[in-house]
Amino acid sequence: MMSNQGKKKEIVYEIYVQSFQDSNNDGIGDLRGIIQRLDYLQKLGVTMLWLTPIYQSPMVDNGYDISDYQTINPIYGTIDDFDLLVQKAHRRGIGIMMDLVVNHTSDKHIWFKKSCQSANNEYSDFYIWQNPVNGGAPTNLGSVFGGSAWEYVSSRNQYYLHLFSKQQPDLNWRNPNLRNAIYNVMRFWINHGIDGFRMDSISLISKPKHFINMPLSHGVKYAPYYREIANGSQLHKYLHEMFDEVLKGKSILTVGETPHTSIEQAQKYLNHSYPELDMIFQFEHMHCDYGEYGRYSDVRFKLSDLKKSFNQWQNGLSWNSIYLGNHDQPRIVSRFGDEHIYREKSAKMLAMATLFQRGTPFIYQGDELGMTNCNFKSIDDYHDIETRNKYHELIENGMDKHQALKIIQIKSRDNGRTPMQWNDSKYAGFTTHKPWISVNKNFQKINEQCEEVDSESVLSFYQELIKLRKNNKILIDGDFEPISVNDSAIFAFMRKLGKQMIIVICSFVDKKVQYNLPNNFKVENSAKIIGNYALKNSKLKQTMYLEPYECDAFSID
Ligand code: TEU
Ligand code: CA
Repeated sequence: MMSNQGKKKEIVYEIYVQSFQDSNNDGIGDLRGIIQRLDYLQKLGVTMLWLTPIYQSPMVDNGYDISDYQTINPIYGTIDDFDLLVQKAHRRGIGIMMDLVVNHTSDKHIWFKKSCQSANNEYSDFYIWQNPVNGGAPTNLGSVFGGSAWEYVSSRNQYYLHLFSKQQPDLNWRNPNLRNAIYNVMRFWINHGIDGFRMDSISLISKPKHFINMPLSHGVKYAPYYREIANGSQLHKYLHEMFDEVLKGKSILTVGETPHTSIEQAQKYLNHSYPELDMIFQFEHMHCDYGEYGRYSDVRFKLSDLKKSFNQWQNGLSWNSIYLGNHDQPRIVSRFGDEHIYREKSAKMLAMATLFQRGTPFIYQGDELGMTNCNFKSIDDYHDIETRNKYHELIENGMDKHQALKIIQIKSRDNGRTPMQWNDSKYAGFTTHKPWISVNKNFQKINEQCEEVDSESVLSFYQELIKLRKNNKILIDGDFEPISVNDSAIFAFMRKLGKQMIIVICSFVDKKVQYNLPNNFKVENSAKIIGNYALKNSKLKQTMYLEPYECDAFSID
C-alpha cells in the first residue's frame, strides 16, 4: 500500500495486452509490444500501467482463467521480457500493476486437477465442493456468464462452484492453505518489482458456508449470483490478513474490483484505521443503462442517473477510483457520448468529466484516441464468452436475431477489445498478421498517427488534462462539490482548496443548451483553464450558452 500522497498522484492506464501492440507479428499483443510503446505512454503522462492477466491460461475468458500464476503466457513473452518491461517503465517513472485473479482459477490449474481427484488430498478443499441434492445441482445459483453456477464431477460425485464459466472454478478462501498459496503468488510478483495489484472480483471471494436456493423472478431459471455472494461475511477478515501478510509496509497500489458493493460496504475496504485496499472499482454507474435483460438490453443511460451516482460516490468516499471504461465495457464515447458527428467533442468532454473529478483516474487504452464500439456485423466476429452466451440466451428467450445482434453491438465486452489503432496501415499498425480479433473498420480515420500531429486532437486534449492535473494541487487534493444537481443536460462540479476553486462544466447533449450557474459564484474573477471549444465561453458567466458536448474548466481565485 502506498502513502496517501503517493497514491493520489497516480494516473492509471489499463492495457488490454492482447490488443495493445504486437511485436512479433503473430496477431497477438505482447510484452515487447508494450515496451515499444513506452515513449507514447510517457508522453501521454500516465504513471502506472495496469496489465490485464498475462499468466499461463487456456484463454477461455481471455486470461481471466489462470492455469499457472507464476508463469508468463508464452503468447505474451517470457519472464525476462516482463522484467525488462518493469525496468524500462520504471526508468520513465511508470509503475506496473498486475491483475490478480484469485476468486477462481482455470480448470486446467494443477490445484483444480488434484482437487477433482479425491476428497482427501492436499488440494481437495482448494475449491468449493457440494454434494448433489435430489440427484441434481446443490442450488439454483446461476453463473455470471449464463447457466448454472454448479458443475458435476463424477470422480468426486460432487459439484463444484463456478460463478463465471465452468472452466473457472471458484477458490475456497476458507482454507488457510489456499490463502497462503495466494499470498506467495503476490510475494512472487512483488519480488519482480511490480507496483500495484488490481484484484479481480475481490468482493466475491467470501462464500457462504451453506448455499441455499434463492427466490427466482418470473421466467428466470437461475438466481443471480451476487445476492448471496458479494461482500460475504469473512471478506474483510481475508483482506486484513492479506494486508498483514503481504502488503503492509510496501509501496504497492491496490484497487479491488468489487461488483455489487454499496457505498457503506465500500467504506469497509478503505477503513483507514485498518487499511485493506487503497481504492475499489464500484459498479453503480455501470448499471445506468441496464434494462429488462440486465446489461444486455437496448437501453441508453440517463444523465440524471449517472450524475446521481457520481455525486453520491464522491460524497460517500473521500477517495476512490474514477472510471467510465475498461475491458468489460463498451467504448465510452459510444456509450456516454456520440460516436458520429460529435465524437471528438464528446470524447474530450468525457475525459474532463473523469480526469478532473476527485480520485485516481483510470484511462482505458484507446479512449484517449476517441476509439468507438466495433459494431461487428455478425455474431461470429465476436470472441467474448459472455457476449456469445448472452446472444444465445436472448434468442432462447424469444428475441429475434436482429435485435439480439443490435444489443450485442452496443453492449458487448469486445467493443473495447479490438486492436489499438496506431496508424492507417493494414491492421492499424497493431500487427502485420491477421489479428486475433478484427480491427475496427474506422481505423483509417481514428488512429494515433492522425491524433499525434493534430494539436486539437482528443489525444492532445488528454495530454493537456493530465498535465493540468499534475500541476494543480487543487485537482488532486481539492474537495469535490456538485453544482446544478438537477440540470438534465449538464454535469457540473467544483473543486476547492483553500480560497481557490475550479469549476468544471460538461454538457452531455448533442445540441446547444443554456446553462445557468447558481448565483453564489464570483464570476468576475474567473479564467478559463481548458475547454473543448477554444474560442467559446472564455469567461464564466451567470448565463452561458454551451455548444454540443462542450466542456470548460474555469479557475476562480
Ligand atoms: O469481471 C468481474 C465482473 O464483475 C463481471 O461481472 C464483469 O463486470 C462482467 O463481465 C460484466 O458483464 C472480472 C473481469 O474484469 C472480467 O474480464 C472477467 O471476465 C471476470 O472478472 C472473471 O474473471
Ligand atoms: Ca505477438
